[in-house]
Amino acid sequence: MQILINYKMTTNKTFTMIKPDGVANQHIGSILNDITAAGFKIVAMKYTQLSAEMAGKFYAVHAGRPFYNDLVSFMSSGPIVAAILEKDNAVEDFRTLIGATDPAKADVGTLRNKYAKSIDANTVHGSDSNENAEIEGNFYFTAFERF
Ligand code: IDP
Ligand code: MG
Repeated sequence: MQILINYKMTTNKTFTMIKPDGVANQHIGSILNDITAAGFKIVAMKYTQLSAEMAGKFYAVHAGRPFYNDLVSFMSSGPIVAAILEKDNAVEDFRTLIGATDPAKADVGTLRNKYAKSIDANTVHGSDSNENAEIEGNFYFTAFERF
């Protein structure tokens, strides 16, 4: 008898936003190209704009941090692209692809290194855990909007 164990502490989905600076600076096409070239499949996507109230809810975990109010006003300042991405080890691999929170510290070739100008306008969001990927995907998309 053969027993095959596929033991992977991973999930295959993460959630991303192209933030208002990425959209305003005309980087949507380049960023989506980089994301798909890195092996991620887009399984849900929408072009939308957050109200301040919704941005506050999305980033509720940061309420009370000194940058919270600026973050909420920036994230509601213009349109964004929200998407669910699929790939083996999606959360960790996507965090590697986007680079450090501060673009000045992001590795060369990462999305924040290539497209972002500052820590508060850092162009791309990526979920930091499988649990948050699920919560954040559900924040934007219904079951009928995923493929
Ligand atoms: P992450 O986006 O790399 O996961 P978080 O610590 O979760 O970073 O912070 C969420 C967002 O809040 C960041 O992407 C950035 O836009 C903003 N932010 C984080 N730290 C600072 C800061 O020290 N100054 C200004 N904005 C910040
Ligand atoms: Mg984060």
